[in-house]
Amino acid sequence: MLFDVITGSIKNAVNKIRHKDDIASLKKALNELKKSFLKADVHHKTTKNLVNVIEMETKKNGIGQDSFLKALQNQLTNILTTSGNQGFVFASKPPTTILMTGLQGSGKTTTTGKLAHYLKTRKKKVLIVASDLQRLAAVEQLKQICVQIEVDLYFDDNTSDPIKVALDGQRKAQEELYDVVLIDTAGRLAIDDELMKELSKIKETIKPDEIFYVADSLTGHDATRTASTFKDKIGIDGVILSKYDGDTKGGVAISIADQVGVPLRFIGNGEKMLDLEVFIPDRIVSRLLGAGDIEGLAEKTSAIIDEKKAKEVSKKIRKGEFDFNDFLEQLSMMSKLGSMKSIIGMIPGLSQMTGQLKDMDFENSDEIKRIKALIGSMTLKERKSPSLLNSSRKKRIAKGSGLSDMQINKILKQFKSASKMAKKLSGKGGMKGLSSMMSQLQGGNNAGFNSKIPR
Ligand SMILES: Nc1nc2c(ncn2[C@@H]2O[C@H](COP(=O)(O)OP(=O)(O)OP(=O)(O)O)[C@@H](O)[C@H]2O)c(=O)[nH]1
Ligand SMILES: [Mg+2]
Repeated sequence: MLFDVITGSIKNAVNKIRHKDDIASLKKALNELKKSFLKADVHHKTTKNLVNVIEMETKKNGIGQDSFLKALQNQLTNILTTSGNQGFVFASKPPTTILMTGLQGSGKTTTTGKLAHYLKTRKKKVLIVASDLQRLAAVEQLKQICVQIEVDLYFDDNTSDPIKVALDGQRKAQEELYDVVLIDTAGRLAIDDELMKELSKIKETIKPDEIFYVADSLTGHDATRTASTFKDKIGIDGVILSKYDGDTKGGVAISIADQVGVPLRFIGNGEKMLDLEVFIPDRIVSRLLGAGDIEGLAEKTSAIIDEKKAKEVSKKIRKGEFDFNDFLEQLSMMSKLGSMKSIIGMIPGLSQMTGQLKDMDFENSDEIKRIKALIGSMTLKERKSPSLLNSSRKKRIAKGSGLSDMQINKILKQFKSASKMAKKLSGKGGMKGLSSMMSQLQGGNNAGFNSKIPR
């Protein structure tokens, strides 16, 4: 997913450093790193600089896997931390007006909806303004999104002037005391003067608090170039990287942060309204290095998971009463979290597997199907008390579920270590338990950068 290309190669590179002060292998590692960054669409200037700094820092601190990784981590964090605002920033005087810009199909309209949803879950009153009058279906698309997320929309069928719509929408937001007004604009296939003029005029007229540029991650180097042009021609305050879920390279974030000099504010990682997250450099670096992002995951899940249920589950886990029903429930919660791709990299130990898991349909994966079949063949009592499962019960369950003894034993073993792990890790909302369960499910070993030396 996000960074699998980089992550894999970085590991190869790091593994090349065999012993302390091994300059020859450091060179090899740096070379590997350089190749993988270039392959991942990181700008060549950024790559060169990055590799140089990492070489210097590693040498300064003594050549070794740890110092190499530390240098890499520091340098990536430095690059991704562009000065400027982070996440969503409210103006001192509401409504906060945001102008959404970007090329055609980059994801402006979807991202506008996602942002509105994000703000709404934070109890803000949001108005979306439909200022894209180029495309016939644009207003209709926004209407559907707004119905879905229950956010107000301002549109005007009687004009073809996007500036008038933007202005009227902003006025409505002022009069009706909205906290935020998001203005969706038209895109063009490529940068053209007409678009720049239209955007500049809207900017002059409504004086937005911030202009967001929505960049399609899939466009690689072009995303960086166009963002630079938008910055020069109309001025942008933040970049939102859309379609990050589809980007197997991930280098585009590094390039934009380094080359454009505008902070990345959010990333879009799926088509659902929930698939938006605040861009937080440390967390992205942590995911980049395969160490997962438990905090991000906890935040994401807290919005979806029933607080009360989550508390119940974690209480049970602590008491060691975690049973198959809870196991099933936690699995089904996973499917509500948005796309698999968007969460998998947040789970420590799983990020390396994102390649295989990328397109996994959580509800319908074989593994989950087997677990469901197994639990489905248990009596209610057995589900509540896993310890009841003796060999005659297991035989009956094997018949009922169509699973082999080996498959059943494997799942039971996974369940056992998962509940043990869950107990150890449970604290906040049962979610930590879930993530460890997930890594158990995928084969047990939580080997990642957590253990410092990747294998
Ligand atoms: N996978 C994925 N798809 C996305 C994401 N963001 C947007 N899309 C998809 O990209 C396509 C274009 O999105 P829009 O929001 O309509 O793009 P736009 O920039 O408003 O397009 P125009 O209004 O024509 O300029 C849609 O099919 C979206 O579902 C994302 O983060 N991930
Ligand atoms: Mg649009």
